[in-house]
Amino acid sequence: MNTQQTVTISKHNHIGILTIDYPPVNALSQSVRQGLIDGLENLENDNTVKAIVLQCQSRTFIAGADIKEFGKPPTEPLLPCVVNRIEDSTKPVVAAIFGTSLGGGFEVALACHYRVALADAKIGLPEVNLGLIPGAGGTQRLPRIVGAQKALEMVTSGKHYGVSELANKDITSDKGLTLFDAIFEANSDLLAQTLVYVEGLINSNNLQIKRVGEQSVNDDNFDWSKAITTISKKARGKEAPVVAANILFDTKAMGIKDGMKLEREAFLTLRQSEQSAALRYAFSIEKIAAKTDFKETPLAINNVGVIGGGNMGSGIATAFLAAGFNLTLIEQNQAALDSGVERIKTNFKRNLKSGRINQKQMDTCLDNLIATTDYHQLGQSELVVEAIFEDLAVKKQLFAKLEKVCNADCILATNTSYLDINAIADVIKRPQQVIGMHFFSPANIMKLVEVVQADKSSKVALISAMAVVKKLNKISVLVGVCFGFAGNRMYTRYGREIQQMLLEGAKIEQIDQAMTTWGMAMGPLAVQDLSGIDIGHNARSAQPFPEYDPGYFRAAATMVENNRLGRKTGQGFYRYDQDNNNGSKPEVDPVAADLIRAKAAELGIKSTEFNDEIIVERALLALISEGLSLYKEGIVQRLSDIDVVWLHGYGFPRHKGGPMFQAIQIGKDNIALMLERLRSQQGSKIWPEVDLSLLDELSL
Ligand code: 3H9
Repeated sequence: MNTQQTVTISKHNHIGILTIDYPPVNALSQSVRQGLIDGLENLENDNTVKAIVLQCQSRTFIAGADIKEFGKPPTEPLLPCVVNRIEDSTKPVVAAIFGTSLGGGFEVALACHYRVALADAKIGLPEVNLGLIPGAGGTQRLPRIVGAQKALEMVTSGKHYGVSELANKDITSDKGLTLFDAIFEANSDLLAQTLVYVEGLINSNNLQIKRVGEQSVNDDNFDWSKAITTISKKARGKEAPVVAANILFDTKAMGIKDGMKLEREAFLTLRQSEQSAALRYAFSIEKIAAKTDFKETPLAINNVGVIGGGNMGSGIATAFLAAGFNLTLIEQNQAALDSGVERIKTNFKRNLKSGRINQKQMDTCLDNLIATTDYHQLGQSELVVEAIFEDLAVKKQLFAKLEKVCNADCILATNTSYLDINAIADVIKRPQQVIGMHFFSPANIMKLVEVVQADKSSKVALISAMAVVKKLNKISVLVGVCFGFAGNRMYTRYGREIQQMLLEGAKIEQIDQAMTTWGMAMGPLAVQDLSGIDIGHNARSAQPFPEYDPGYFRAAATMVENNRLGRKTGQGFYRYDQDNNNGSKPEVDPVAADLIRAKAAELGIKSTEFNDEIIVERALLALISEGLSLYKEGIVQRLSDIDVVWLHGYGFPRHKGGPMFQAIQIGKDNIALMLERLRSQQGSKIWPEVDLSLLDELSL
C-alpha cells in the first residue's frame, strides 16, 4: 500500500484533517509514518490551515507500531522522528482518539498538542507485554503529563486504561497539561465533535501549541527505590518492566532529547532479546490458533445450557454470564442447584470486590441466569456444555437425555478432561452435534478452551464453538481425541518425568524450586497437592485408551496408597497446617521423602544427584517430545498450538514462548543428543523416536 492510500489529507474550514486508513488497526507501518510526515508538511505550508486534526478510519485509533516490522531492519522515517516532528509542528495538532490508542499509537497522541477522545476509548503502553519498552517517547512524555508515579505504573504494567477511568482520576500536571482536553460520549460522532471543539478554540483565540517535551517531570515525594524493588519482584524474570522502570528513573531529570536517546537504545537492545522474540511469538500464535480452514459460517449462539453446578460447571456458567449470554444451569436436585448458584454469585462478588465489574454489570449478568432441575428448559439453548463428573457411563446417559430435550441444531459439548468423546457421540442419533469444550480450572478465569473434534463432529459445530470462545474473551485451540487431548496428555508426560526424577533421587522441593525459578507459575508437585493427587491417579487408572501408556507414576501412587491426597487431606507431597489446609504454605515433609525413597529401593532404582538445570531440561524434553508426537498424530493443527495450550492452560512463562519455542532455542542437534541419552537410560517406550524436522515448520 502506498503513502497516498494510508494517510490522506482533507480540510474543514480552517482545520486540516490527517486521516490514517490502514486496516485492521492502523499500525504505524513505514507508509503510515511517511504519510504523517508528508501530510503534516503539506498542512503546515497551507496558509488557510490554523489547526490540524489527526484521526483514523476503520475500528480504532493507531494500535501501535507495526509488530510485523519488528523482525526486519528498521526503515526511515523512524517513529521517534515522526513523533518529534508532530510535537515540533508549527500548527497545533489534535489527536482524535477512539477504540484503542496503544504503544506507538499512544506515543503519537502524546506528541500532539491536544488529545480528545470518546469516553469508551482505551489507551496504554503495552510494550512490556511484547518484551519491549516504549521506543518513541512514551517513557518521556507520559511522566511529564501524569507525574512519575502514575507513569511508572502505566509503563511497567502494560495495562490498557479506559479514558473515563483516567479522566476520573483527574490527572493533570502542574503545568496544566492533561491527558485528555475533551472527552465525548461513547459511540458519538468523534470527528464532528472534534471539529466543533477546535473551531471553538480558534474562535476564542485559545488555540495553543502545548509541547509536552518542553516540560519537566514531577516526581515530588516519590520513593523510586521502593517502587523499583516492587516492580522487579513482580516481574518474576521478565526483563522489560525492570528496564522500563530504570529508564524512567535514569532520565527523569533529563531533557526530552537525551531521555529519548536512552529510551531508544534500551528499546533496540530489548528488541533483539530472546524474551521479546518469545512474547511477540506468543502474540502471533494466539491469533493463529483461533483460525481453521473451515468455510462454514458459525451459528448464532445466545442461549447456553450448563449441566452441573460444581466448581467446573459454575466456573463455566460464570464465564458465559459475564460475557452476556443467557444461561440455563441444570442440576440434579434443588440442594445441588442452590450450591451451584451460590458459587456463581461468589465468583461475581469476587469480580465486584476487585473492581473488575460494577454492581449494575453484576446484576445485569445474574438477571440472565435461569437455574432449574428441569431439563426441558434447555429447549431454547443453542449450545449445552456438560460439566458433570468424569464417568463415561453417566455421561452417555446424559447425552441420550440431552438429545431428547434439546432442539435438533443444538451443539452438545462435553467438558471431559480425559474421556473418549467418540464413545459419548456414538450413543446418540446426531453425533455430528457432539464436540468437546475443555475448559481449564478455574473456568471463569483461565483463558484456554480446547475445542475437541470427535470423529463425527460437524465443522459448523466446531467453528461455532470457537466463535463462542472468542466472545468469552478466551482463546480456543482445536484438538483431536486422545487421552487427555493436547494439554492433559502433555501434562501427563511432564508429570511422568517429574515422578521418574523423584524416584531417581531429586527432592520434592528441589523439583518445585527448579521449575518455579525457571518461570513456571507453580511447582508441579505443589500443583498435584492443590488439585488432589487422587484425581490424576484415578484418571490414569481408568484411562480408556489402551494404546496410551500412562507410565511411571509410582511416587503419586504411593502417596495415594498412604492417603496423602494433597491439601485436602493435610498432606501429600508436602504437609499443610491441618486447621488451614487451603491457606497454609506447603511445608517439606520428610515422611513423603521416605515413602518415595522406599518405593525407589523396592523398584531397584539407584539414587543420583540432581541439579536445577537437569530437572528443567528433562521436564522440557518430556514436553517437547510429547508435543512433537501430538502434532505428528494430527491431534493439533499446528505445532505452535501446543505453545498456546501451555501458555494459557498450565502457567508456562509467556516470556519463554512455550515448549516448542524452547525447542528452537535449545536447537535440534542438542535435543537429538539429549533424547538419545534419555532413550538409552529409560527405553524407547518412554522416549520414542520423534521427528525433529517438524520444528522447521515453526515460524518465529
Ligand atoms: C510499539 O508500539 C512500540 C513503540 O513504542 C515503539 C516503536 C519504535 N501491528 O487482536 P486482534 C493485527 S509495540 C500489526 O484480533 P482485537 C493482529 O495481528 C506495539 N498488526 O483484534 C490481527 O491480525 P489478523 C504496541 C497488529 O480487536 C488484527 O490486527 N501495541 C497489531 O481483538 C486484529 O487484531 C500493541 O501491543 C500491531 N501493533 O484487538 C497492541 N495489533 O487479522 C497489540 C494488532 O491478521 N494489539 N494487529 O490476525 C492488540 O492489543 C489488539 O490487537 C488490539 C485489537 C487491542 C489492538
